[in-house]
Parts: sequence; C-alpha cells; structure tokens
Amino acid sequence: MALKIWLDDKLVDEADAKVSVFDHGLLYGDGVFEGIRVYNGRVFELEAHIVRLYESAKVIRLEVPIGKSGLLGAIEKTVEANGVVDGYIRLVITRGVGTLGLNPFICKSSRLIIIADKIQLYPEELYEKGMKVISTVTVRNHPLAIPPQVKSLNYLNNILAKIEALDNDVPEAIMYNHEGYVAEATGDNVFIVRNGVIYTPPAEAGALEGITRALVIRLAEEQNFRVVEKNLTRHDLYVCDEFFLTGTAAEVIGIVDIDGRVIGDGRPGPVTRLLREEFFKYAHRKEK
Ligand code: PXG
Repeated sequence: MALKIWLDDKLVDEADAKVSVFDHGLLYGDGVFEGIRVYNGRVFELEAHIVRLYESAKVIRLEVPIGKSGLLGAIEKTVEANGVVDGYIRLVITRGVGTLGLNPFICKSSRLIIIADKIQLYPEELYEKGMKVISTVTVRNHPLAIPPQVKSLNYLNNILAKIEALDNDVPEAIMYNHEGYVAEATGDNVFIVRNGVIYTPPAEAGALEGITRALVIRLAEEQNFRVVEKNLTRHDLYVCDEFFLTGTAAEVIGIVDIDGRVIGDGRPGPVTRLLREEFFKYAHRKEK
C-alpha cells in the first residue's frame, strides 16, 4: 500500500514525495534526523526524540521549519494517515534547496519529511541466541570533528563500519575512537556487565546519546543495578560477563561473540534478559 508522507506542511502521496537534486541534504548530507518507534499506537519516547532533534539542529545552525507543537501534530497526522500501530517513524530535516557549494546559508528554507512505516525487525531467533559482532578497523569520527550527539545525515563513518560487519557475515560491528576506546555500534549503543555492575561508554568517547540507552540506564537503576559511564577498551569487551546493545531498531539485544571471543556461556545473560523484559514492559505499558 502506498504511504502518505508528510512533506513540509502537508501529507502527500508517496509518489509525490520528492526533493530537489539541489537539496543540501542530498548534496552534502547536511541535515538531521530521528528514528522513532511506535508501540501499541503510542509514539515511543517522543519528547526525548523531539528534544534531541531540536538540539542536533541547533548545533549545526539548522532552523527547524516548524514549531514544536506543529511538529507533534504533523507526526500524529502522519501516523494516523498510515494506520501505524506498531512501526517506525523517520523524521528528517534537510538544509533545503541551495546551489552547488557548501554554504548552508544560501539554502532558503529547510525541509521537513516524516515517514511512518512498518519496521524491519531482526529475526526473533537472534534475540534468543544472541548476536555476533566484530571490532571494526574504521575508527569512529573524532568527537571534535563531528559531535556524536548530533544525529546528522552524515552516516558514512557508520556505513563503512557496517560494510566491515557484513563482509564478515555479522549484522553489527563495534567502533572504537581515535584513542582506542569503545565508541558505539554502527546504529546502537554498547553496554557490558562485569561483576554485577553495568558499564557504558560516555558520549565523549564518540557515542550518540541514545534514547534507548537513557531509558535502559533508568530501568537498570530502578532494578538497583549500578550503571557507570566509563571508557571501555577492547579487552573490557572480551572479558565481560555480559554484553548487549541498545537502540531504536535493535531495542535490547545480547551479544554473545566478539572477534571470536565467546561472552559468558555463549547465550544472552540474565541481566540482558531482565533489561530486555523491563524494556518491553515499559514500551507496552497501558498508562501514559
Ligand atoms: N548510535 C547511533 C550511531 C545511532 O544511529 C543509536 C546509537 C541508538 O540511539 P537510539 O536513540 O535509537 O536509542 C543510533 C540510532 C535507521 C535507524 O533507520 C538508526 C537509528 C535508530 C533508528 C533507525 O538507520 N540509530
């Protein structure tokens, strides 16, 4: 079924949802985006995604072409028009149409795109058995070059790492920063468990401040776990008791092998399984 796409200020048919070849989002990857889940008809952690979107835009001097309440209304209308109950929303703001040349201020108006669609899920088996990953040779962007907190349309760094993963027949890969510390996976945040304590790299190490990451930290603390933001090395990953990734697409997924080192007993561990369960309870909760 053809989708209805929100373009700037209205819903249009998918076939008419087009942007110019002179849009700097296409020419230079100049823009920001958000990927948001819908569970049971509820747009998940919407407030946090909206805050991150406006912050990302502010940092790259991009004006969001719509106010917050207008944006919330547009999201709601797009979800409704496409009958999305469990799915995925992609919010994109491009710099808009300009001329050839980097100057972003030539672009007269930024463009808003909202897509509400089904989500491609990892097979259920992967969650039960856990996932294998590799360490990439591709180093994560230096945080002083592209701030990792900005969810920009520049994903080439992550795509190069994803290619390494796929060349090695695994779905995800772990990226390290210029100092050799763990940054994140290509589209997920990294967590490990050691001696009952949960560790995750700080944003300064090159990690996006994931919405799922923040939620999982909160859920873990509610379960009385200590969660520590700390620089992690490849060695830390190799010898941890449990290893999992968090993200809008993957939710909470156990890692059972990295670079041929088996984690724990080779199955997702008890903390990972508990937090995945808590995550689902929260995502599918009835009350607001
Ligand atoms: N790191 C990176 C580099 C990401 O792109 C995350 C961590 C996890 O953040 P959240 O806020 O989702 O917990 C991401 C998320 C897509 C897609 O379509 C990508 C993401 C999320 C949803 C969809 O490629 N990246």
